[in-house]
Amino acid sequence: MSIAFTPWPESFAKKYREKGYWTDRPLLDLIDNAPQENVAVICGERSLSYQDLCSQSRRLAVYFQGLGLRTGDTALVQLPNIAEFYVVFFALMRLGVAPVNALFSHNKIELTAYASQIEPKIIIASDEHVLFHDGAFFNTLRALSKELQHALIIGKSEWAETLENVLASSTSTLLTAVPSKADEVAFFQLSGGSTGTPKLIPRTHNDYFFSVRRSTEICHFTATTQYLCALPCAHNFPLSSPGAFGVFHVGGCVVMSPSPDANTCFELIERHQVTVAALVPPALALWLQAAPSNNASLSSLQLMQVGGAKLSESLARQVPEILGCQLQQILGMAEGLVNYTRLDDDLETIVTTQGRPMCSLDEVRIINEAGEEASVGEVGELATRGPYTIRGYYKSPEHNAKVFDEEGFYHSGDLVCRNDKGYLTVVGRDKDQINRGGEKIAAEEIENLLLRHEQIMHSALVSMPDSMMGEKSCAFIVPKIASHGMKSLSLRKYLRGLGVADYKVPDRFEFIDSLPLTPVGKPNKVALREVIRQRLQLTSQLDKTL
Ligand code: J2J
Repeated sequence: MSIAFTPWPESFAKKYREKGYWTDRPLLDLIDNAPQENVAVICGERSLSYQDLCSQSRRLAVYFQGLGLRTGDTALVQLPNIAEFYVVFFALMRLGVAPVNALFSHNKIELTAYASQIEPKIIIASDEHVLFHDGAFFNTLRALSKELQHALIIGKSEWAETLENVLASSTSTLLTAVPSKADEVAFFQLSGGSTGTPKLIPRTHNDYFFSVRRSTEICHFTATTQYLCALPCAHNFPLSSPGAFGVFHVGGCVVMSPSPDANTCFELIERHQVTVAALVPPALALWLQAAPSNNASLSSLQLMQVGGAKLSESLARQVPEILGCQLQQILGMAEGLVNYTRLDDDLETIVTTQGRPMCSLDEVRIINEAGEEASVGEVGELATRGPYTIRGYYKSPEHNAKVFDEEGFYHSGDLVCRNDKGYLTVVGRDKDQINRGGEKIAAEEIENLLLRHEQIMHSALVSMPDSMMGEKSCAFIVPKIASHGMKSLSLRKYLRGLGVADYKVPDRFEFIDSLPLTPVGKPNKVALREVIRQRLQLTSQLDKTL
């Protein structure tokens, strides 16, 4: 059984194959075809060669096979930035089991939403996450999803099997399973989302492999690349742009960092002679602040990739001066399209644009307010289709009908303008999402959770400007009764109690009597953003005068 997804029309698939973009190879080739003696991953004091990665993932796959996992099954995986993330991923690839790789910051709400969509057979998680300290949450999920039978823990566990145990036990069983077909779903990426339930993005071997391969060419990755994985390893950026998979494709080395914290990363850069790092803008800002007073040498660093949220021109200009390396801007999305500034672009292009699509078969339309194609320099919504951009979210016909048009273009909700050379600059957003320094929050998801509170009549989540994060989130709350007694603190506690990821908890709450409405009766978020902007301005003026 294969996993259902919206395929590319045959004529497109043919074109992508003829052009050599789709090669009908499984993602497993990324490690199986790598130079086996090279170091693939450095994680703390451990180094794993490609041979280690292959043999460990093979042993684990044999174990999965013994559990009865088969092609077309799914797995829910949640791991921090550790080498085992890749061992697990490729073990699942050997059997054709498609994982959702949740972020480590995700909590009950997110994991439950993913599990109910994919109905996984197995959960693979870390003992570092509080949800997996005992079997209670696993049992809750099992009650919801009848397919779920197994749990594997990376680390110590009293209630589930551990990876350590699996790798230590001897086995003579042969692996008979094979990967899923290259034009079928290999795994699911996570959508930043703008709807109540987080959407899943089915990625095939063919499309993902192409995006990884092409990215390594653009970014000049080679076997000598030492890549710092400091962003959450499951995110599309550090996984595929070119990310860890790009490194594996060329036989280079991934250095895992537990977080993007400047001092931790600087030490790793010096110790492992890191050549490339990838960051979101707020983390970059902290690196730029910390670098002048840090003693570690960053001289090995050649390329700093920045994406996920808008990078200001002023920060961009500081990268070569302060970090002594080249900057590359990336506008990417887990749905597919990735734009890069090129390494030989002039400085102005690199600091003022977010790059251009990675290949000639990426079709980009910028649609202005009148619904027509925008001219050069005119702002419009970015819509795209191409060899690695999905044609539909997983099991979401209603939402798909809204964001994919009849010609298969994905409407991203990003407002961009294009210059005469085809480079895109992001100027805003036309989707109900907050981009909190690269972490995406779907407003509707949080509004729905707030509405479950017995004292809340209406809620609206909007972005507010923040000098560090670019944007933070502000929840406007209309209480049911005037003497409600709700406080920001109690609402934060309430949301955390429901088990939502921390980064989604609103940074600020504003209590109001009624929400301003648009002519069609929806909450007027433009007006609400203006209200909070003015209140923040007032506070900062007061701060200055005091
Ligand atoms: C402004 N907004 C940006 C940028 C993404 C590489 C890099 C990033 C992602 C990613 C990715 C932006 N300036 N430079 O998947 O492979 C916003 C846009 C976009 C959304 C996608 C990759 N780079 N964005 O960020 O799926 O709004 O992917 O549509 O998390 O982030 O978010 P996500």
